[in-house]
Amino acid sequence: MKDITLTREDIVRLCERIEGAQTRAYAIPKLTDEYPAMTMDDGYAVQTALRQRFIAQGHKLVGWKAGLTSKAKMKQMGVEVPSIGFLTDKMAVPENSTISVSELVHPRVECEIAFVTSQDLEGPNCTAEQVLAATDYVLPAIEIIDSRFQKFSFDLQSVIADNGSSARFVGGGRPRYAADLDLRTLGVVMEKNGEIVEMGAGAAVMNNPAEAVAMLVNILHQLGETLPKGSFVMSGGITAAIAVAPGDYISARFQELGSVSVSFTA
Ligand code: OOG
Ligand code: MG
Repeated sequence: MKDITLTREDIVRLCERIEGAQTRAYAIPKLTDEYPAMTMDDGYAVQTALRQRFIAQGHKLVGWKAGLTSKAKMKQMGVEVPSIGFLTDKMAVPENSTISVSELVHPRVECEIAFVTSQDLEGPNCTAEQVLAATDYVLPAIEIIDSRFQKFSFDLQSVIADNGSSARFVGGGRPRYAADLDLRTLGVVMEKNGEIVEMGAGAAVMNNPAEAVAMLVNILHQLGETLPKGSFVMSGGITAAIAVAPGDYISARFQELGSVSVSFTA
């Protein structure tokens, strides 16, 4: 990371601000309101400080997520560059469980294809072919995102610092070998309370979700990190994200991969 404008003190301050908003579920102004010169690298410096802080508190890193990898997501959020965030064991929730929205600010759900790797992957020139060769299996997932920024409104620098709005994730369905599937034509239908609210196919994510994972590995290289085997990686929302409220039941049905569901309560 080269383009750092924040001092070490600023990075720690912003990391603590994000941590407070994440763990106590309140909205804050986007970071660029106070630091207009902030760069993407500054955002990753804050995200890295947050990851190290959570790990020091005993959270376990289980994988990574790509974000803003589909046109639908980019259009919804007004941000045109993909980004990555980290995933820990504390964010994982079992399939079919109920999530309390009181632990979150303004949650939204996304349907994504997740990868589990069986070999280490490393940038800076990782390709989709290498990702597929290093993939143990793919499975369907729902990500619950929750921007800590007021009105779910942000820019790239701020959302990277906020760990790509990561909050919770649910994997499930029927894991399959990626080699047996065409991830581009794999369809998904998202239902909220039994009504279809979004639908799409894997190709919405960078023409192939494996491309998003390769992009993620290459960003990891810029952070001085690699993707160890056994990682759980989410490739990014295929459709726009859907807001959820207490009482909502979300189900994502994936062609070939079965379905994943999650409920919300107060
Ligand atoms: C940023 C996170 C995006 C995805 O799948 O595109 C993301 C946001 O929209 O808040 O997780
Ligand atoms: Mg996502």
